[in-house]
Amino acid sequence: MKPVIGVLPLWDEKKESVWMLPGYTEGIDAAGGLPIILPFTSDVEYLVEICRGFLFTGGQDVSPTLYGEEPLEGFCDRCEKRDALDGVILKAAMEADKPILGICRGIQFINAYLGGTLYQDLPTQHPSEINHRGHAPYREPVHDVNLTSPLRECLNAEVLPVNSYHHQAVKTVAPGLEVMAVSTDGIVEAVYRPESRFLWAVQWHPEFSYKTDVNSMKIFETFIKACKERE
Ligand SMILES: [Mn+2]
Repeated sequence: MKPVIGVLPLWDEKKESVWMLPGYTEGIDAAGGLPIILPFTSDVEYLVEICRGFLFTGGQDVSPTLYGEEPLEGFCDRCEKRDALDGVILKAAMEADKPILGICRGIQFINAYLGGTLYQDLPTQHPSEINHRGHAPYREPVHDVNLTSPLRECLNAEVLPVNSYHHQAVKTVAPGLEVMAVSTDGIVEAVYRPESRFLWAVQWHPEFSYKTDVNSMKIFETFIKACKERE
């Protein structure tokens, strides 16, 4: 049976509606998982029980209060609903040692929740030659990252061209997380948690590129494989 994967929902503030980019659920489906979009609820115990893994999706900025900072004037687009649901699901999923994959906001939220900090706005706080905000088409690579274990072995590559669609990023890495990809301008772009059975997070967007890029597909496949290994 395909492993059921809980996908953290996106929230449209203007429409006050749940929404979803198709790549997240279709990438899971293509890798052999059965995605379900989770509801906004604080009663997550049963959801965590029935899901074999969790995908922490992209979205609004993580509230800087989570890492003890005031919002940088004019650059902060927070979503309290996302912060609340991501927090209760992450806590329960980690306690149950369910596999976790974080993408974009996912890596940022996981890092902040576990005690790290973020750049609130890269162009302001870490100006560089690289435009991490990227441009359409978002499946195309924007910059390189240098890989270390275990992502280096997973993809069998030292350097990986990745797409990029973010204005925030990991600043200080949370206790318990280890870096496994760094951009050529020094931004942490992937982390994992050795204590967990599988907790990986990337700053780039495999959900935009899994159809055309084997390495993006491989990240989904590695996550789903970890979910299947669980009884
Ligand atoms: Mn980037």
